[in-house]
Amino acid sequence: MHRRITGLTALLVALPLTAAWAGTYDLTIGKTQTDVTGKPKTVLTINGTVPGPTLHFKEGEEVTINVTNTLDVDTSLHWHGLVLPYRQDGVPGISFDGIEPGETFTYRFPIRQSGTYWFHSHTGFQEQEGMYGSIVIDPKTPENFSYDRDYVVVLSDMHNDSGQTILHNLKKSSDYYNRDQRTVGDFLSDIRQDGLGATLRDRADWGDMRMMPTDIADVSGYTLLINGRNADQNWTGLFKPGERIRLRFINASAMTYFDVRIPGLKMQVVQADGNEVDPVAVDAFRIAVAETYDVIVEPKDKRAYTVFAEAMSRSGYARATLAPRKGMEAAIPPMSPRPQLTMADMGMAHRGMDHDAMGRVMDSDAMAHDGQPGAMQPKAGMDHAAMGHAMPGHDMPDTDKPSDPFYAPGSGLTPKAPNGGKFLSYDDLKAARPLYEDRPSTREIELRLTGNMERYFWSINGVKYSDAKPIRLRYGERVRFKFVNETMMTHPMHLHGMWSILDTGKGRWDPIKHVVSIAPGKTVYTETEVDAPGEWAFHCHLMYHMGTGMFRKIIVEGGPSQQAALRTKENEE
Ligand SMILES: [Cu+2]
Repeated sequence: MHRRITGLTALLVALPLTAAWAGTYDLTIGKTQTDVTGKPKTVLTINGTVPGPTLHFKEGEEVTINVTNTLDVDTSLHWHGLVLPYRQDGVPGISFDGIEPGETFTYRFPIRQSGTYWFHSHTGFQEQEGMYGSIVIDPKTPENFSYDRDYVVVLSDMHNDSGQTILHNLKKSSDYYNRDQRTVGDFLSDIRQDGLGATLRDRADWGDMRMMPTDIADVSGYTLLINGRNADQNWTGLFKPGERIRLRFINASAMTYFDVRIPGLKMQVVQADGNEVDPVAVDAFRIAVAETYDVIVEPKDKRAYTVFAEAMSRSGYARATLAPRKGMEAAIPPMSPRPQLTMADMGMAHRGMDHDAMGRVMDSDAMAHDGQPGAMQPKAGMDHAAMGHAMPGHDMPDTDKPSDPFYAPGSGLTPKAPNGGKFLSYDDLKAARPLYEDRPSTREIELRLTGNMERYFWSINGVKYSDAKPIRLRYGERVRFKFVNETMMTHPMHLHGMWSILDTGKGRWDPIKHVVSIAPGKTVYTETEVDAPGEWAFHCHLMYHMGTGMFRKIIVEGGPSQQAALRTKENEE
């Protein structure tokens, strides 16, 4: 067995669970009215607000959280990214039964980590209705960086339609909310650029896949918020020029990826998903749904700066301000060009490839049998690199790995920072404090990310959650997950209870995450030290992908279950 490098065992033994170390928190789930979307709307609240409060924990303490449900429906709270006994994880149907109307449920667990995290309802569509808050955990040993003040920056999206209505509309027509569909104008400009033949071929290819080339987001119409405020309400954080400010970005959205920048300020990324990374200076970063990034900024001038967070689909933006005093504001920059998914993004260099071949390439039955003569044969003029690196369903030798499997060079989804600035890539992330020693994985599990657009459901290996068997892991093994994204959407995959070590080729220094975002057509590997007995959720964090079936239960068998059992008993008393 490997050993955790952190002194976790020592810590647990050394810490008496006395009152001095035990924090108690009371949270009440309720409702309120808001017009933040421009129309009156009832939202769900935690202690009366959206977002809910920031919970300040200390690494090493044992927390007790009393959650009282004043709604007339069941609810739950899940502690996103926290390593804890599985009965405390807050997922109805897996960790516990949920919290009934009128009930107060008590969570109790030790805090074994530090950094920025968040919490949210794991029941129905309640998260989109406002049920989320932030968690800040003070570290036991000082971090490798310093700052003078810090702010939590919660990004979120709110819709006038209820979750039920949105799902109903998507089931009726998967592009119901896709208002970015290509227009006749685009078509004409494509013809001017590429010629009629290429344009028609491209359109036929997309038609075969029953998706629009702008299927970057499947739900539009969200009002985008920072700390619960829309762009006009302009949440403002104050600073004194020369101070180092830590911004704890949390993407608590149901469906929205954000590209974040602060014109005029470099951002030093110091943590990803609560884990310290070697600092990377960037001008912009993309934050997937449910990820967190901590950045340090140092505004030197006595002026205001705009925190600009535009949706990846460019359907809108959230905006906040950093300023020396209230009421100051800076210009709002124009949005960047809308990313356009191309065939190259899907691992297909369609130029020079004939249409029949495309059709067969995209047919997943054909993909299952290798070596179909003709179908996979590169033709003259085809870009081998683009073809090779991410062909859905095909193993690629490691030597053929592109330098950045996360955002392929030249692809339409590759984010660009304005004015040629630096855009953060997963490749830039290097763990500053590895939690585990590097060792070979014990086995590989392939998870193809799949979907059915005609009936609007999302799945893993073609099977939706309601039809799927749990994935069984053995305590003590190190599993390598191979994610193959066969869809045209980016999926933020979230494993509960255990860390996902993202393979960026850095071995022991690979970044440690709780959400790993997988771009369309890409293959990404993560490894997990299976060190948490019990039953856990594993799913795409996009609400309507999770809700329609891109979800699995993971059962960790064996191992020292005493601790988990003990905690369960304690809580049932
Ligand atoms: Cu998804």
